[in-house]
Amino acid sequence: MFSQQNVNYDESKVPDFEIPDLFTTFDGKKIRNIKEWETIRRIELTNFFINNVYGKIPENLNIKSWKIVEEGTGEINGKARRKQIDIHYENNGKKLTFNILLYLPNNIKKAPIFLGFNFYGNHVVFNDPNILISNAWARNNETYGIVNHKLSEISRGAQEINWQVEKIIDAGYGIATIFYGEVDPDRNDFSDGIHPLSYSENQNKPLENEWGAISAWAWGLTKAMDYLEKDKDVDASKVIVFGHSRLGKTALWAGAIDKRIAGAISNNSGCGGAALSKRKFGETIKSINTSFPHWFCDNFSLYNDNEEALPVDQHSLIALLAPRPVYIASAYEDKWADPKGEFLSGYYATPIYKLYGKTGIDSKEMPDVNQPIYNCVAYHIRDGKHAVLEYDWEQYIQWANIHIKSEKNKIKPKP
Ligand code: GTR
Repeated sequence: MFSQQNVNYDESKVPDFEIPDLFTTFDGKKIRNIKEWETIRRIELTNFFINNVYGKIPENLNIKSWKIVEEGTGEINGKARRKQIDIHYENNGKKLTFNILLYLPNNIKKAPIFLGFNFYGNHVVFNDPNILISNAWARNNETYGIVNHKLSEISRGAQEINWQVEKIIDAGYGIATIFYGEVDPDRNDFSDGIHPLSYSENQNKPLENEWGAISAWAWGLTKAMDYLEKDKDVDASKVIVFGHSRLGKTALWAGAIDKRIAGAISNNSGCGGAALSKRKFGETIKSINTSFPHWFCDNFSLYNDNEEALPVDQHSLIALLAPRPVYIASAYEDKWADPKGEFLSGYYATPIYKLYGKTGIDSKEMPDVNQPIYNCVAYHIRDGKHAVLEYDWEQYIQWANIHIKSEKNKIKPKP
């Protein structure tokens, strides 16, 4: 792990920096309207993130087949139904399968849903004996009974508190989750997960501008969208991607590249997620690339100790989601993720939301703890640590009720 000795947690030591202007192209042209934003600036910013931050996702990996492998109808005291769907991919003579666990409220015909990865297998999110246990590689963890990188029965329901499945169902939403290790095991090894299915001859790792793990996981969310569009029980125009920490970075990136996604929630996503890199507060680009060399594309390390040279910052990533609702959440004690940097990304992305007539973060002053702002760009800082808690889900549901559920605010995806 990267040494945390020289980490800056002192606001007075945040360097002066210029925030890259969203309305000025890399070659100095001024953006005047939505059309220019969408056809010029949004494209160059997306390409920058693709080639220099997260890495390019191959376009040729499409669903080979899918199958509902398990179903139940009278779940959670008859309030919900459950499906477990295997999605199969095949390329280069290699195969990959990931499983989507889906709970849907029984009282809604086509439900809006939250879609997100979990860290320890689908069976941790809810104490339901029918949830299948994945065979994919998992990080060893004593508390969760993960030995020799195998998930086990011990952790069934262990993260119920972090997932709030019943609360979500009661609020009229479905929830879909995937074990992130099935799409790409979280280790610095590009011989496993989805990457090898895309290699050209003699290739055994991605090129400098090709996908790291975050892009691979984001690919998984976009592929889950491919399935959800086929599922008649789901309102695929109201899928909100969700993720905590590294998976919060993933949710934002997936939302940026796939306009079918109706909204995105990043919970404590920090460096490479919502937090501004140029503040160099808490985790920095160098520390994240050192600790997790497989998350971003290799080109991102050009900005190690060199944040000044970045022609973008993470507010540009938030702006790529516009005009779709985005929720950025921080935790007070989670200084490593730089709560203020997460907040300011929302603030600096707001002018693009305003261009579309949407609401965002209007003041540079952070709100107090537990005082959520439910705008189209939403934000809260909760008291406590780096985690997803019941409080967080309560806010996400309230906000989704305003911006996703109601017909009036429905955002139609562009082709
Ligand atoms: C940390 C990492 C963060 C964050 C977190 C997580 O160790 O430095 O960027 O992503 O892991 O995903 O839990």
